[in-house]
Amino acid sequence: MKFRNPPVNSLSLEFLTEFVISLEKLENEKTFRGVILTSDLPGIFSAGLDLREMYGRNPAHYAEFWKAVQELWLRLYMSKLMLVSAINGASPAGGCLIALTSDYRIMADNPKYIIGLNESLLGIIAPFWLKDTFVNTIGHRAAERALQLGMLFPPAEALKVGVVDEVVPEDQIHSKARSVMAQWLALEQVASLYMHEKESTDVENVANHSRQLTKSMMRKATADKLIKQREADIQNVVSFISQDSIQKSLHVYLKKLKQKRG
Ligand code: CO8
Repeated sequence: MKFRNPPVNSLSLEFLTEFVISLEKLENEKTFRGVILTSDLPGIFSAGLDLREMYGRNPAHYAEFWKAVQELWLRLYMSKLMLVSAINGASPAGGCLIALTSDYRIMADNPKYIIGLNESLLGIIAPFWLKDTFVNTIGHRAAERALQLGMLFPPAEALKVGVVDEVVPEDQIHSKARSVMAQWLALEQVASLYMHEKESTDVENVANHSRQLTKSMMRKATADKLIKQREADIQNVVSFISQDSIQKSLHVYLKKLKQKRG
């Protein structure tokens, strides 16, 4: 799946909605067992949430937008598909969220690319379920430090702290993603070797099912925490971002982004 929402693959309401629909189609298609998530835009994986959806709009809009953000995270985090992120560009905040939900993350070795949860630099706070995903991936101490400081890591540091699993030369990122996918899905073929030919399809299904159940066992408690308080999470975020001081911070940040272009 190649993201294409120029200029920076920001996660607008429309993009989030299309993303969820595309993912659902793949989930429902029995022949698909895995998806590689990557970008079609040079140098950008995703700039994260579209800040224009969180600035200068009304509470009903913020609520609709946040529900779509939750939905994308839930679908990705609990996907029965094997997800590989091929991070071929900058991946702050919501871009990092997408990567963190994957089963495996590969980043292109380009020091200009960064990944991390930089919310605190914008004067906002990562939601608890994104914090939990981060903790599940890199551990409590590293997550706490990175979140408080809003750290954005270049590839070598991202690898060191565990935000990504592997860093490869930029021109090899897609072939690497395909080979990792093949390796993970080979579990099913390995299982089938132990059976007679006519039974092998059943065993592949069983092995795939067992991988999915294992993934679900590892992630369900984190997802359930949000599912149990989805509406409260929406209300929290809506009242938080509706505050004048937060709107002001977002305004300043957006202005800075524009000024950067001169
Ligand atoms: N949302 C909306 N517009 C954006 C965003 C964004 N996230 N990022 C960039 N843009 C816009 C810029 O304003 C600019 O607009 P224009 O063309 O009108 O001037 C255009 O996209 C191109 O941007 P750049 O010139 O900066 O492009 P570069 O290629 O130089 O840099 C980067 C790309 C590195 C991605 C850079 O744009 C950047 O750092 N963007 C901001 C990324 C960011 O901080 N994202 C955080 C979003 S918040 C989030 O995802 C989780 C929030 C959790 C919410 C909690 C609520 C309580």
